[in-house]
Amino acid sequence: MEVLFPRLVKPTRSLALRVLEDGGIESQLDDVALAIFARSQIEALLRRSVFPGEVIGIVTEPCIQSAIALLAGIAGGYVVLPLDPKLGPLALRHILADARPRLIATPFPERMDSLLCDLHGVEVLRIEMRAGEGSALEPRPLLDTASLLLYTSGTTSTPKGVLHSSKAIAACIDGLAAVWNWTSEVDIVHSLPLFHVHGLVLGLFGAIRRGGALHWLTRFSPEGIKQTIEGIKPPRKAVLFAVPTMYHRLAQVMATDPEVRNALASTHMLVSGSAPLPLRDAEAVSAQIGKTIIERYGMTETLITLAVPFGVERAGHVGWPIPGVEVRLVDEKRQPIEVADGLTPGEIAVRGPTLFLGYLNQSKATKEAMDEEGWFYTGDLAVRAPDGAFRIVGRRSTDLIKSGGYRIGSLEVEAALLEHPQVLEAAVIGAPDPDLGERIVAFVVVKDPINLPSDLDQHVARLLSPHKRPREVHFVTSLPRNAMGKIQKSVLREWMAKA
Ligand code: MCA
Ligand code: AMP
Repeated sequence: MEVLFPRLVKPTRSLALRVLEDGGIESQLDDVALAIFARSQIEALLRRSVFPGEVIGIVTEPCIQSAIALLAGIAGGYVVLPLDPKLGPLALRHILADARPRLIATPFPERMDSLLCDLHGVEVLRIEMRAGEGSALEPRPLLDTASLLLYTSGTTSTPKGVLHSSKAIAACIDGLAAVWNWTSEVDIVHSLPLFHVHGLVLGLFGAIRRGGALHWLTRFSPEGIKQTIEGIKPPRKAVLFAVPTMYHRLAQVMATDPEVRNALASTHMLVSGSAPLPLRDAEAVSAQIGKTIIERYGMTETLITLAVPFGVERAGHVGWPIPGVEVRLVDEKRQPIEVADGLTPGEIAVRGPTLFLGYLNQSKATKEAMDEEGWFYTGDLAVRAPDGAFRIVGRRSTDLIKSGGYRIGSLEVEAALLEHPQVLEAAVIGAPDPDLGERIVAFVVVKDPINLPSDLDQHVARLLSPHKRPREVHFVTSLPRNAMGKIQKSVLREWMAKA
């Protein structure tokens, strides 16, 4: 029987998880200890009569307990709903109402908004690290039913729940393993949150499935990345997974800090994803350490589908389809574009075992995104080189912003701004940013222009999550509208370009 995490069923005493928390707290677990704690977590759920197949929320606090609970939930057959620990009430209310988790597990129940949980009748369970009744997990076969529920922004004012099976997770990790030669000698280093695909599916589930360790630095800093990499000694091979913003910051620090430079140079592989890696940052890193950053492309709905293989130099490209996955470009009528000239753009369509099962409670949106032949339309625009390598060139919807690697819907931020008592109208766009890729810029009409509110960023951070806050707010007397009354965001973009 094929299971998702073989080492938790037959633990062998190899290092599985090293977590470097803020404030210097470091914890390490081998796979025996990890299996023991994961098992006790599953037993705690069963004692509360929460059974496999039910949705459980897990607050992904930056600490080892949350990582254990995420692994236990998936391995125990639950539908795991990872929750950003900084979710504000507007976002949390929507997710609880839509996903209806049976229970929320968190290391810090005291931080949960109990009023909100009461409102939705959700029980809260403290994640504790204690020994269970056995030292290994019961084997559970890979299934094509729901096992992971991730919320991601779309072009509506509320995020959608994306359902994935354990089979899709395994297909993604194994496909990447084939092109990267990702063996049990590889240790993953990352400093990403555990409520999205990158940090969770690739970083945590990937490392545990492949048999090496995950070294998780819970708050990103170049110094922390240096120390984390230094903790990995040969014959172990360090592989860094990071978003472009992190490489941008590492490149800047490396220029004056030889220790950070040496640490990065000592890695086996550097991988970037979640957003476009600017060529200048890629070149700044490779010029300093003599190593090329490998890119791969994915999406919450498709998991990772394109990757540059290990050892292949392909600057500016996100590579080829991973084994088992089909990727093609289509025109506006969704007809395939056969030409591979590196010039003709088309929308990326994906088919294969890594695709999601559908959006929760949104059959219409699922049908719109996926056709009868099983192709999913990503909304990303790319060109294909004669050798088949894809290069991302843009995105269909300008209502989706990628900031620091996070996907943020402009309508969601506008809805939050409109909750502010001073705000009459709001329009949000993404503006090019050398550090974040795009930064969220808000244009706002207020009730009282004499007393301009100074707390709009905090207001959005509190209601949604800090990474969705506007980094720049412009107060205007009116928003540009067309004859139909629709806000003309292209005009706002022109203003920004000229400013
Ligand atoms: C600052 N803070 C505030 C405010 N200003 N809070 C409230 N109101 C304000 N006005 C706080 C924040 O809460 C946070 O608090 C601290 O300041 C720093 O936050 P911030 O400035 O936002 O951080 P940053 O330095 O800009 O973060 C950059 C980052 C981050 C580390 C690169 O963007 C990041 O982790 N990105 C990863 C995104 C990711 O994983 N994407 C994967 C999606 P405190 O001090 O408490 O923390 S999956 C995907 O895309 C697909 C599948 C794929 O292909 O991978
Ligand atoms: P998310 O839903 O947060 O997983 O974001 C998925 C989106 O991130 C994709 O639709 C792309 O727009 C973007 N993305 C992911 N990886 C890359 C990459 N390597 N280069 C450019 N864009 C990327």
